[in-house]
Amino acid sequence: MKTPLVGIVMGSQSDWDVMRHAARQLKDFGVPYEARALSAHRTPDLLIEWVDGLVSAGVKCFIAGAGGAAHLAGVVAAKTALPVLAVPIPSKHLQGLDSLLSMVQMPKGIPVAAFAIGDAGAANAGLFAVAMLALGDKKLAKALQVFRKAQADAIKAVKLPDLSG
Ligand code: RP5
Repeated sequence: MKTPLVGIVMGSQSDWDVMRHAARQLKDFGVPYEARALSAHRTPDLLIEWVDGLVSAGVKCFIAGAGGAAHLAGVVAAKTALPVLAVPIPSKHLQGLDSLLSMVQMPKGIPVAAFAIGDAGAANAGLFAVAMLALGDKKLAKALQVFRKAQADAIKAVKLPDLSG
């Protein structure tokens, strides 16, 4: 098992269906990660222990996903100056707008980078982590360029249907 470069944390097992999209991007690019369900309000001490452990192990950034009062990312950012990428999880009553606003409105001085609500945000957080790691890894930078080109090629190849009638 390789030393993780990214720590992925989520407030509940129910967040995995969204957060697996972050893990998928990292896995596809061969970036080792460790994923855990830990809660800022249910397991605060364990969360801090986990963050400290990964920081000591040499992790380069964290991705934190949570729904509702999404303080998880803020607590992680309170414990480390490493980049923290926050993914708002769609919530039951406010569809993740609450999660997004609480992440994006971090008080000045302890930033978290907030991504889109849901699957796209999780995937983009994974890709953003890859982009950060690629700054110091030429092989990863090349793989990211190949990935971007594939997306460009896909849109260039689109043939729109003719209007009938
Ligand atoms: C938050 O509350 C979690 O991040 C999750 O998005 C939400 C609901 O958690 P569960 O009730 O599904 O455990 O802490």
